Amino acid sequence: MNTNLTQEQIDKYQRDGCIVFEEFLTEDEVEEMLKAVSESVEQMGKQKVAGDGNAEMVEEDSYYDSVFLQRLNLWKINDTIKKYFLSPELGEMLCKLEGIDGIRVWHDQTLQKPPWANPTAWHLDNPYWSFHSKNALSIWIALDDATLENGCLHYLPGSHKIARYDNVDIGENISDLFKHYPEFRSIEPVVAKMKAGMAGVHNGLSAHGAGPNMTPYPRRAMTCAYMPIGSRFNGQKNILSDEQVAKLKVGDVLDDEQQNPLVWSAK
Ligand SMILES: O=C(O)CCC(=O)C(=O)O
Ligand SMILES: [Fe+2]
Repeated sequence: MNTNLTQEQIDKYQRDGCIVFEEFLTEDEVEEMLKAVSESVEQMGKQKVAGDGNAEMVEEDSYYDSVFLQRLNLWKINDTIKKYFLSPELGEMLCKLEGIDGIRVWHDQTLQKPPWANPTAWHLDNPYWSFHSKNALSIWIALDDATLENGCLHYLPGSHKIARYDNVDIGENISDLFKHYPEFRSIEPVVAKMKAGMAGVHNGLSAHGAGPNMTPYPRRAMTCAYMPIGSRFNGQKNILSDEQVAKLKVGDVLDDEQQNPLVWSAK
């Protein structure tokens, strides 16, 4: 895993709210991650969130579950996934990109567009989560080549600077987000085509989406969302279980090591 950064990359990320790293995982690391992801997905069956957490199950034939196969918090059941996403080197890299002094895992997720999958409607990530922050971010690692044909990501550069916490579901109307943000309509998207092993990082308020998979092959990715240290519960359940939510008050700092492990901190 190559976590080196140049000042130019930091400046670009802070300006655009998105960046693609051309050499992130080696071929061997992609193999290792693919094996770990496949084993975890198999182990989870129709359960969406591993370990303690929201008990949601996959709904066969729903529109959403035909956008991608989605399984979350694999780090809780797989040591290889844990090794990568809880690695302090990665945490430090992400903190440098955001200019923050510490970071915790929010949730990881594998997002796999099966053959002929629906597009991923334009959306923002952070408004779904149980804390609000302008410095939350996600890393999206391509485990297959992500192409225009199979549904690579597209980002709207600079959208993170004007986004609020209004959002849409990832529904059937790919452009619903633009009803809330007419100012996004004229932004030229960045097309994030990636070879397997490349990675994109996007801010939690950056608008992004993906096309359909128009091929008979899967488009698999492994991603992880991160929360700046000190972030506070905003009352939204998201991936938390009812028991976890019952123990929280709006305004509590989210610092449960079993749920949101500290990955890196400057102190
Ligand atoms: O993989 C996709 O199609 C969507 C990815 C996404 O929304 C994310 O990583 O936040
Ligand atoms: Fe997203």
